[in-house]
Amino acid sequence: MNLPLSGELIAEANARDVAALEEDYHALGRQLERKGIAIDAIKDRVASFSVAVPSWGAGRGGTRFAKFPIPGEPTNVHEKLEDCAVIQQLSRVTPRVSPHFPWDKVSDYAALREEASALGLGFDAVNSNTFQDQPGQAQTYATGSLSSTVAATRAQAVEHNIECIEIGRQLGSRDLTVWVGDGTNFPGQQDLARSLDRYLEAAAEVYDALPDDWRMLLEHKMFEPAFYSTVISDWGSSILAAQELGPKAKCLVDLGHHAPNVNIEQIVARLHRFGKLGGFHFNDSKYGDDDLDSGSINPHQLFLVFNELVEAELNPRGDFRPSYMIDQSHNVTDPIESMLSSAEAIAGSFAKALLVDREALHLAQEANDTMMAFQALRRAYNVDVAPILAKARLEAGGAIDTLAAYRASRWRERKAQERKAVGLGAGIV
Ligand code: PSV
Ligand code: MN
Repeated sequence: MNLPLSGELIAEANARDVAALEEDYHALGRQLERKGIAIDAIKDRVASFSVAVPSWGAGRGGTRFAKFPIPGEPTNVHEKLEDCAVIQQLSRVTPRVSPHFPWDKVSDYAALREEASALGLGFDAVNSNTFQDQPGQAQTYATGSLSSTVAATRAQAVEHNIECIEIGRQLGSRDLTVWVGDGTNFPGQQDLARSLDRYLEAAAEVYDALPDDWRMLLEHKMFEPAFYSTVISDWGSSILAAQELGPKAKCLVDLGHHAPNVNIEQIVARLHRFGKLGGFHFNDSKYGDDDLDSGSINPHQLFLVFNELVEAELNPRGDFRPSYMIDQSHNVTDPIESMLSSAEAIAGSFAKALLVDREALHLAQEANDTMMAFQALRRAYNVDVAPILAKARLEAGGAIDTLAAYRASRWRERKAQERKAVGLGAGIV
């Protein structure tokens, strides 16, 4: 193992907090016991929960107006893996990285897999990118990718996705996430029905290249970069496409990709009902696809989503193995800090969902006792689960207070000395 932070540093940071944690954990344990809940059982479930981090989230994000890099941020996949290893070492809830190609392209993927493994990491879903042109590429994606009117462009997009599967096999992934930005900016620009036909035909070629134990996760998004219509714009288009492609095609819900105020937890329940819930990209948003930190705007929605996921686990449909991933743009924070805080928000929502008295909830629902059904959720949501999360981390060798330990490590300052400097205030993403 080649872990980035020293075990002593984490132990030292924990020594300051351990007595208070034990006290808080026992106090919460007594409180939960009165409700018939064994705190250790919840803690053990939380300990087995994990969420992947996106390789691209390790660097500062940006908007189409500007990007403000910070000294010491990673500039290549190797440095990104190092930063993801820091997040995992402290949080113990993010053991896998989701790579994006061609952004994370290297010449030797077996070596990359070993490098990650020495850092205590594995790989999650591989993400293809047919929403940007790359230097030297034969066809432009200006007309779209899998749905382009240009056959050679569609073929290039198919080929890229198949290459991603091949890379993913070498990295140990089992999912290909496909998000296409294909769409239009003007009424009449493209035939809305035929563009979907072209997408389906090209996506089927990618689907056919999937190994037996792989899944193709279709990610929908309402708008951006297309602002009038998008080919796979919503969960309806996504599930229809997934149903047409076959059993290995599932839907991926990015929390930021819906119209404002859409009931995302209901979408989750619907997709699961038809065995098509494949995964999540966690983030939060206020206006549109803002890619804000998970749970920073609407933590209650995150809890309600996990409430549906816990219900789904109790009533599995088909091969239910949702892939959980963070997908955020860290424009004004240190990405490591954002992902530590987000991982905590996500695991915390899961813990709260586990605390829901399901029997009381279901009885109240059957009896049409609206207030008591709501209270069953409310009581769980109101519990401060921080001691459960911290205890699970401590037992797994992580940090009780992840942000304090991270700051004590002076990781970013140290990397600012070692890593290639990034320009100030430059770059449009
Ligand atoms: C698109 O907005 C998206 O959510 C997709 O998941 C992409 O892969 C990712 O963002 C890239 O930033
Ligand atoms: Mn996404």
